[in-house]
Amino acid sequence: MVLDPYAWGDNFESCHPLLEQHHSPINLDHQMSRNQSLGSLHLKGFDVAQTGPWTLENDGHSVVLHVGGGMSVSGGGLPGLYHTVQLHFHWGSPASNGSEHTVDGRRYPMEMHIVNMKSIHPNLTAALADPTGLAVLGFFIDVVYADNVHFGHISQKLSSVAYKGQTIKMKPFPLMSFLPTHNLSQYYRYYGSLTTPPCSQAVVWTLYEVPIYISWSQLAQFTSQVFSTEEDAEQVTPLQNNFRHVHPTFSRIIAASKD
Ligand code: BO1
Ligand code: ZN
Repeated sequence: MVLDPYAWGDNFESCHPLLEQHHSPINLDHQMSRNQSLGSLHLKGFDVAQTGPWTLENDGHSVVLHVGGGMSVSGGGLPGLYHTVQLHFHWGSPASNGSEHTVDGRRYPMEMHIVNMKSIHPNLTAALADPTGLAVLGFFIDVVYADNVHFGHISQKLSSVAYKGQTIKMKPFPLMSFLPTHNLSQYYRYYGSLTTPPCSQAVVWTLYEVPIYISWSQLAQFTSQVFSTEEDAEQVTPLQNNFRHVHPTFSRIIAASKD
């Protein structure tokens, strides 16, 4: 995959942002109308340490935590039950923010995506052919002075997957431990796409309003310790700005849950 999102369409037909298509990410408007019928999602198994091991991987485009079985999401207007497959991150550079979605035009330092696949589908190919085959939970990540101890489970391990293709086994921990502790009932909802190739329009997006807070140094571990190149590459290239540009909403309805 080429790193320049504007060039993806050259190789992946569905990454061409054509008129009236439903691509992601988008800008979210904090002032939008609220839909009282969108309740909290049920995050099953997020509050306990699953049986692992989990695998942390540098795939050259992000750092991905493959979480195996045991967790699922449902409710909150999602059309069915979705099994949690992996989570990964999008970030900027030491000088610029790198979330994919923006809120009122503002970009957050980072964004985490928890990727879930509709349980009726036997494989990813089937899920990508369904407009709601995947449910991705997006969390903005903002920066404060204090370390986020639980987030440290991941950020401390980044140097072990510094290069593309590297993986390490990880001891599972409760995912809830580093999600926001309050107001998980507040989120944005819309129908869109994968933000990387193949850019399939197969995703029910849930973007939580309350961010995860991490420290400057934890953020700096992403922008400085991860490379998009292999260990033996002639030139090492830091993995930075791995976010896609925002897309028009066209005729889509962007909903928000109750305040
Ligand atoms: S994202 O959440 O829209 N940034 C996103 C983008 C791409 C994928 C997932 C989420 N890709 C797919 C891979 C598959 C893999 C699946 C689940 O994620 O293309 O190979 O099986 O891990
Ligand atoms: Zn993502």
